[in-house]
Amino acid sequence: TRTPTPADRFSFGLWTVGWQGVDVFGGAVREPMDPVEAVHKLAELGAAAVTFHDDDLVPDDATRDATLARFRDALTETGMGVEMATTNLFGAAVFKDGAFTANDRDVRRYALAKAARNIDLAAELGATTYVFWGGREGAESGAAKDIGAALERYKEGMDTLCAYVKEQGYDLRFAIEPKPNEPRGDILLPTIGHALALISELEHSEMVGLNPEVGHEEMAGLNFAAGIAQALWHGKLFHVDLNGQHGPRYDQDLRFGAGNLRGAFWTVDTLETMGYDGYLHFDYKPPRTEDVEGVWESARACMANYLVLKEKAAAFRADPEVQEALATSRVAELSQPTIGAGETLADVRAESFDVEALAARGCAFERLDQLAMDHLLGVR
Ligand code: 3MF
Ligand code: MG
Ligand code: MG
Repeated sequence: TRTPTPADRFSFGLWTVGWQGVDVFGGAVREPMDPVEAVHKLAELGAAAVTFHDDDLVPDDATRDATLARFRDALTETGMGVEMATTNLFGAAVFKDGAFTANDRDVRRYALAKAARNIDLAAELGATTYVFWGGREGAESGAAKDIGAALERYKEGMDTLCAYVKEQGYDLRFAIEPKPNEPRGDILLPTIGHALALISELEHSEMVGLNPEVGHEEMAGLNFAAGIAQALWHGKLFHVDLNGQHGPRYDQDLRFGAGNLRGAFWTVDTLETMGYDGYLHFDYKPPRTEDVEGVWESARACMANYLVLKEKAAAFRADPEVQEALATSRVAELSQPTIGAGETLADVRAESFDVEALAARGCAFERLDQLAMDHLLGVR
């Protein structure tokens, strides 16, 4: 079961395996990858679907129809799907101060038109999720951006495009991807919590959820598994970007399982036990050190690491000693309402508590966590 199949619902962005290695300090180290090649190779490795930014797939109008025809053929030949699409609202110079929240109104209007055009293509190709990562929505300095006005414009952009999707009758939901910084000094909607709060203010909030990325939350020093658990509790985990990161530094986009491995274990455990049923989407960058063989090795490893961690998390949950340790730690007791049926706060206030005895009860979380670690280390 460590060999992925389409039933595992793994997907990859065309921009991941297709990353040529251009970074802030150096140019391309790999040839451009033909999306058709990416589809064939990812299908061979066991993925179910691909995702794309408009510019990854159809960078220019002159070749648009021919490119789409070849791409459609590749999907048909391989049985691969397009599960998600998104707009590149960050790469071109025009978006240097953002897209939906650029100070320049003409830029905002162009951004809306660009997004709407690719939403049409996404729907046509059968995508059910449309992602919004506001990479350039932000600032480097305080006076440059009126944050309140920017959030109004973010809302306007999302409300307008939601209304468009409804009008067209597309079977498409939106997912906002938070990120704290990079490429802007500070980005709007920096974390899962900020994005959830904006969503609750939207006109069609029911069709807008989240696409959290492991590395983005960890860049902010946050616990990804806990973040997606809250998103699931709100019914807002529409999609996920899986990758690896070593703590708060630049966005490393390592293959899934690299970086914070313990975090990856709890991420898989959370996705598998809290009812997430969407795609398992990898958004990573094969390091610049790799040739094309290394690219495919890293893509294979993303999926293999997920499947191994899924096995280990399931073994942890099924282990009788773990179940006993969970009971000792009263983990299930948290699901009991604090005030019982028929009781009121007055009943609680009338109770006498032996506070010293309560304070003396240990939680036994260390034993529980070490059992998880033993499973992860493969010594149980
Ligand atoms: C950047 C990202 C983006 C988003 C993508 C939407 C280039 O840090 O994570 O990838 O994921 O734009 O899915
Ligand atoms: Mg990233
Ligand atoms: Mg991402």
